Amino acid sequence: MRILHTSDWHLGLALYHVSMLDEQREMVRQLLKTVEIERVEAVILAGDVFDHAVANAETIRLYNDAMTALCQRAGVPVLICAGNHDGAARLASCASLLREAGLFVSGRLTREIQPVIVGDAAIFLLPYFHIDEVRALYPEAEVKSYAEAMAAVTAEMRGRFVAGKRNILAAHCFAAGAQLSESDRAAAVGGSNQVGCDVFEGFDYVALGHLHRAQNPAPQVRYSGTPLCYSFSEAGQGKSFTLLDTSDLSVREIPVCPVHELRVIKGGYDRILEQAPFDVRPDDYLKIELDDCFAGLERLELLRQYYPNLLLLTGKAEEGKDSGELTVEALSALQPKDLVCRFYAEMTGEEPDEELLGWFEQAAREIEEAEAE
Ligand SMILES: [Mn+2]
Repeated sequence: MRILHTSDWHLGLALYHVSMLDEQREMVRQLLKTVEIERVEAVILAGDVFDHAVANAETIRLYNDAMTALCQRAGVPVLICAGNHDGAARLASCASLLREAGLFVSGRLTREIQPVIVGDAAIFLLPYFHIDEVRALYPEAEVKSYAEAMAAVTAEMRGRFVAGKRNILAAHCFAAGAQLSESDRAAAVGGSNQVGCDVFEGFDYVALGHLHRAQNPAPQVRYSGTPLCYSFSEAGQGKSFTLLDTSDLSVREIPVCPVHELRVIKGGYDRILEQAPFDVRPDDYLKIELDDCFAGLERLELLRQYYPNLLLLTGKAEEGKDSGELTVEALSALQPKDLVCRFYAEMTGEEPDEELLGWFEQAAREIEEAEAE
């Protein structure tokens, strides 16, 4: 049996104020085509279906159309575990009714997670959870870290493994050993939530969501990655759906072709301007990094004549920045303030000023004090 594993659609996301909804609509079209061509029998969506807890009407329409096309027209069950971006309660509304239609949504952690049986697979849906939920559900377990919380939950699931089936877990979390994109950073602010892959022992396949790069942090533990680039730090990363064959547990990547590629151009201003008229892909979503002068409105306007989708222009001040490649380990070593500075610089192309950082530090202190109480 073939299962299509995908995650982190972030429906409704805007990149520098440009809506990605048309890109996402095209991605869904390609997903439906893949389901048909590859005779897919189940789709796992491992969290962050939506970018915001409260999605707008147009975004919900796309979700609605996608699920209807899959469950009803194609007759393929869809299995969803909520991610940290999803409004879990909203996403899981009418969950028991929707099960009848083939849409399985797990919004909130419970202790009795029963697997969904599809063909030769028993699929456990684990929504993104807070450590306190696990402490409340498992009062007998001593849960001191997020990894211990995850261990308690997966141990309970192991007791429910179905013999003779492929026991598969769908979850939304940080697995140690994975490579991060800059865009994954925001998820790390406010605590170390990473778990070692040993907590997944026994599962035949773990379909993860949360990190944006497709990868295997451990054998049989897989991030499908986002189906589209959602940050310039992901530019050039081939995006795909993961196709799992349950007979031999092999995986294959099915590339997703975006309407517009994300691209970064680096170099001197004069040279970039000189070559712009000959660029064969002028409609790409672009970030231009000038290395010999400052960015500025005038230069932005001029470059936009050739590149209508130029979303971000940075200048010399940003020299010396790292490439944006981070490991989970390096990330956990970063202080919240570093994370905010990097995030701000990526979003705006500028350094945050002292006043703004002051506000952040004040807010962080208040949260820390509230949590200590
Ligand atoms: Mn996430």
